[in-house]
Amino acid sequence: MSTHLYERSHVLHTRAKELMPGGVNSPVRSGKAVGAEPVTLAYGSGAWVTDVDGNQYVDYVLSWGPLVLGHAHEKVRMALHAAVDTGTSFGFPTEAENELAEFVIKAVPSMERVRFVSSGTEAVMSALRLARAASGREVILKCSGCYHGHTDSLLVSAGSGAASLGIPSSPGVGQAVASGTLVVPYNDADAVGAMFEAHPGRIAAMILEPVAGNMGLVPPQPGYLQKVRDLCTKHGVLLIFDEVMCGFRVALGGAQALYGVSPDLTCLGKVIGGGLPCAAYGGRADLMRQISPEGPVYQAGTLSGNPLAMAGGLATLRELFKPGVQEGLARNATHLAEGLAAEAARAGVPVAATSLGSMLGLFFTAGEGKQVVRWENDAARCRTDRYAVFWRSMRDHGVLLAPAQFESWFISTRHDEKEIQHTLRAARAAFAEAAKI
Ligand code: KE4
Repeated sequence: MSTHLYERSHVLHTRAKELMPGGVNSPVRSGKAVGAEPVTLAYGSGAWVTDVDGNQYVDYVLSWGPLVLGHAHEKVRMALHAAVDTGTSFGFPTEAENELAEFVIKAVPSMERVRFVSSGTEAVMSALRLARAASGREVILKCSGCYHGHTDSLLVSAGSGAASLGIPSSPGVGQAVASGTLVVPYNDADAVGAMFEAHPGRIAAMILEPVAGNMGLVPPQPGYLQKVRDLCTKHGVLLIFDEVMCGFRVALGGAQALYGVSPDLTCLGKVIGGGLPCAAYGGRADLMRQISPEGPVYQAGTLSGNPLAMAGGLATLRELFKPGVQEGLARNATHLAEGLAAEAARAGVPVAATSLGSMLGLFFTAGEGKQVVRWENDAARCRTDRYAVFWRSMRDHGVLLAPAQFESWFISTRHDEKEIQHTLRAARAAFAEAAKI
């Protein structure tokens, strides 16, 4: 029984659909995957958001990852007010760019040089261009189930045969572009080796989420990342870690710090801007020196290194890196995942509940008992129908989750015991609903 009303959200969404495709500015917000209209949010504070009908929710989307300090954090607001009072953008260097670059290079083990851009897609697109230029090779290898933004060459599904070239996964992506991309399953190092053997000297780079978050939360199997690193080194393939989502979430230095595996290039986003449009790519100095204007590889952006985004990112990272903060986030994420698993078991609903750093995953698995999701095919067998029922019930009980099964949950420093207990009470009701189908 809905305890919430969504009348004004409905009115606004109806109008929005007349103005913008699907009434949203990014597809996953539409709620299509969970059979619901999106609520329109009015404001946020800490772990909570309030929609235009006055309904309050504990928020586990957190702008899809950036808000690791929660909504409207005092330090972020103060930094943004100070920045905006001195101007919003210059198109000339500002000191804040040096400050954030220093911070990121110090924090991320493999980063010797960094370039700021405005979105994760832009960071990935630029890193791929650099990899092709630096290697003199054309083909890119990606993992199915990993998402890297909407750059044409990565909107590609696996070709029919294991070693066959990719096929477009969206209209508008030409076969010529898709045929420059190969696809292997995530967590399968043998498939990577086979691909390198089948295409000697042709693959410029392999890109992957070192901790996958876009098929739900799927950590790398033990040894996988090191095997991929060794295979890339052996075959002269550059290794790109897309840490746009897992960076500053699974560990302060990202997955590369957590697992001790160094990529040649890294893409960052989300947390690095603290909720402002900011992303970055960087890595080995010898590679980054090839980026214009130092080198011939062109990449540019009007709002790259925007002072507001720098201020938001710096304020966020400075708080996040304070002693004990990351450990507290990981503790609470584990506590919540264990609580969700217990509530699911109570309702007799098979789930795989995991956490890593300040990220969580909850798969409604098809089998009985404890399931492990290792790669896209495991995830694809999940009961997305049950997830949809669960999602709607959680919304009705004041908890806002990613409106799609194949996403991750995020917590912030403001998700405390009160929010966790609120979430588990809602989950008890929502699992009971999901158990009915
Ligand atoms: P953006 O272009 O959306 O800033 O970043 C693209 C991107 C790149 N790499 C990874 C690992 C990512 O997770 C993303 C974007 N993540 C999605 C969430 N699944 C953003 C939400 C959305 O598309 O609206």
